[in-house]
This record gives sequence, C-alpha cells and structure tokens, in this order.
Amino acid sequence: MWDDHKVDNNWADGIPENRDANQLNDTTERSGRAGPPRSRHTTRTCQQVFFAEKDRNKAPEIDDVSMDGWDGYASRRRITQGWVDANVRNAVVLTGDVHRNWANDLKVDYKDPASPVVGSELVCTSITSTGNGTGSTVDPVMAWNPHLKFYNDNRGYVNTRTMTADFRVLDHVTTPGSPVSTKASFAIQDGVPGLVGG
Ligand SMILES: [Ca+2]
Repeated sequence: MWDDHKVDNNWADGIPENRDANQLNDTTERSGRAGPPRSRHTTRTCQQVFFAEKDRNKAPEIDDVSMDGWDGYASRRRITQGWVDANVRNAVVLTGDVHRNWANDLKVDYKDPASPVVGSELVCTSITSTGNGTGSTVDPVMAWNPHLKFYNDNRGYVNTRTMTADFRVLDHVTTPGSPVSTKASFAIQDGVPGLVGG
C-alpha cells in the first residue's frame, strides 16, 4: 500500500507565501474573460493538502490546527479573498493527502459565522492506504467546524459527472437595464449522450 506520509513528497512546505499566492490568483485571472466587471465563472485549484480550516479543539478560545495544511499559512486568506475581489462565481479546490473523503465549504474568515461561503473543496480519499475503512461518515470535529459538510473513510474516488448549462437571456438589448433570466437548463451527464432537462 502507498502511504504518502512515509515518503518525501509532503507538499505542505511548498505552500506559497503571500507573493506566490498573489501570483496564483493572477495566473488564473489571466485565463478568465477580460473586461469590466471582471466575472470569472470557475477557477479550479488542484493541490495536495487540506485547504479548509479544521480546528481539532472544540474550545473556541483554542486553535488546534495542522501545520501540514493551509491552516498554518496566512496566504490561504489571500487566495480566498482574491476570489471575492475577482468575482469568481465557482471556486473549487481539489485536494488529497489525508486518506479520507471530505466535502467542505470555503470561507474567507472561519472565525466569523457571518463570513459568506466563497468556494468549495472536494477532498479525495486514498486508493488503498489505511485499508478498507469502516464506512463512517462522522468525524467529531464536524460539530464545531460547520463548514465541513461531509466526511467518509472508505477508499474510492471523486467523480464530477454532470455539466449543467443555463441559457441566460435578456428581455431587451436595445436599451440598458434589461433583466436576465434563464430560458432553459440542461444537464449533460458523463458517458450519457444527449441532454437532460430543457
Ligand atoms: Ca477551537
């Protein structure tokens, strides 16, 4: 069985410091559509270590976070705030490393209950390491980390199989201020030719 904690490939010491975090956002920004107001539909950040905050101590006055993930680095906030500043509508972080499945809401400030959700994180389990798992979907830390929405210790993979297409239309284009509405929506499923919905 592969155990990436036993080999020299731990990525936590490669987490970008502030300058590089800005460059990460700048790079993704350049791939977006130009022109004000800047509105990028999707940014996907694929990286190794846990991105959302996971405070292992229930006491609000005590932070017990891993230095083996983004919890230990202020540059995480620069990235999430960068999404807000760039009006990114669908920020998704894809993660591995912890040998468990997790699905997490991402926020700029996890200490502020009013801080809005600005993105999503999908954490994929390992292929075989740590064995079959128990099937559990409960980790006690979820009780005081409400942005951690799903946990599971089976082995497997994450499959994002559906594309949703919304046909957004304007009532008029000859004068400013038209409302925008969705005329039709379709789902396109992986491996299933043809549209669902309409
Ligand atoms: Ca705490």
